[in-house]
Amino acid sequence: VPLATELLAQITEVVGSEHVLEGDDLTAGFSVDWTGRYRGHTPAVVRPGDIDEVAAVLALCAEHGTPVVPQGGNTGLVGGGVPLGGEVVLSLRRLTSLAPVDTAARAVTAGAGVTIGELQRHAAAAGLEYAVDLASRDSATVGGTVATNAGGLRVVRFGATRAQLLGIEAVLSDGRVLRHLGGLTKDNTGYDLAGLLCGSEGTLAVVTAARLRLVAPRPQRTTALVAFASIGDAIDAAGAWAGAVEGVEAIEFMVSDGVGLVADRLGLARLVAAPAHLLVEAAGSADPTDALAAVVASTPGVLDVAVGRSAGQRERLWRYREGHTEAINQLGPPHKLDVTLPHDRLADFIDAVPSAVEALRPGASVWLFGHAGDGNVHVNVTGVAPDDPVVDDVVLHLVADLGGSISAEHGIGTAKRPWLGLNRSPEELSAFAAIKGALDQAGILNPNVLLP
Ligand code: 2HG
Ligand code: ZN
Repeated sequence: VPLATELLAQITEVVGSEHVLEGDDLTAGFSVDWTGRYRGHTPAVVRPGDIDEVAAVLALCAEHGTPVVPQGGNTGLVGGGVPLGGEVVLSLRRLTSLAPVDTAARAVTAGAGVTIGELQRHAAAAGLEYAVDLASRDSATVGGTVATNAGGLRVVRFGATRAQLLGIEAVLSDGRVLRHLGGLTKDNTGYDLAGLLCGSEGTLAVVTAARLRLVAPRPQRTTALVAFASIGDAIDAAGAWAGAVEGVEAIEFMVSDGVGLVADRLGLARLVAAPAHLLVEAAGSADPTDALAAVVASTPGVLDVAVGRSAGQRERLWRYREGHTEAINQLGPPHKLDVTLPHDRLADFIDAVPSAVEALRPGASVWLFGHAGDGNVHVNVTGVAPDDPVVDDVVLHLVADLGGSISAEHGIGTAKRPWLGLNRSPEELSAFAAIKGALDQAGILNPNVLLP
């Protein structure tokens, strides 16, 4: 649907013609998600340069009743940031302001368009660190990770994005600004709007900046890639290590098919053959290697251990884990089912998923990996049509039956919208609807996402 000429002219006046992109050649990269599973189209990608422009563009779209999809680095994996219904794309990538680090408060205020990698380097230059880290760090943005409450590789120690959030600046769909960036450690003054907007997936307001907590660096760091005799042994170890390894920052899980695929696709050396591997990393001000080695040595089912201490060695070990997303995508757009199970059901779930999927879709391949320390498995299924709902249905029902969550860290997006009722009661969903109506009064923000 072309935009009303008048609206387009008004938006262009606000942001300048070089920041309104039209036509497939220019908008294609904003209309398809990273996996290639979700393909939309847009009449225009609008790239405001500051919060006033964001507010003015939203107010204009609200006036015309024109739906808008906010977008950061477009690294989401649930189709939550692409214009599936022909919406205007509001790209926040130009909001790249980055205030000096407040070292006394251990915090920083960052614009929505700052990438996680830039934020990490900015914090490091001031002797601190941003605790959220994820493979898409050089594209994923502050705004996108706040809007989706992104998790990543260090949740077991530091929590997900919401746990880092000290304040927020966001624009409502009618152009009004919510700003609460003071970032006081103690600030008990009513509704936690930052916490509410975090994870709202662009349905309530457009995040333009965030005040984020930083953490002290842990200069001594050791990574171990541990091979196990069985998947059950690896899962048991992940549960035990979460409490037993001092300074543990990551406990990541892989199975033999996945590490084989990553090695082949990314040209890495083959690992020791084993049904499962855990990658565990610990860090602190003292060298964690001996303590980590002692815990690993007393763990049942360990077949082999590779240890990395230098940055280069550690990075080589991490490639096997971080490379999964990229290697799997080379097989064609996957179905991604990012789920959490209670720890004592995790092994049952991992055991049941492949046969449950293959019974319904014999040509499908199931890839299992994830953040075992958080009970979070990334079930990826390839060899299934992008719009085939059958696999999602069987896996998500299995998750709910075992007391798990259908989204651990990627969000609901458009991918899991039909199944939200598996985890949320009718009363909760009616509270969601009331909140949506109260904040997005124009009813134009991300209409194909989250809410059933
Ligand atoms: C990860 O843990 C990301 O690497 C992506 O959450 C997971 O590709 C996936 O399914
Ligand atoms: Zn993940």
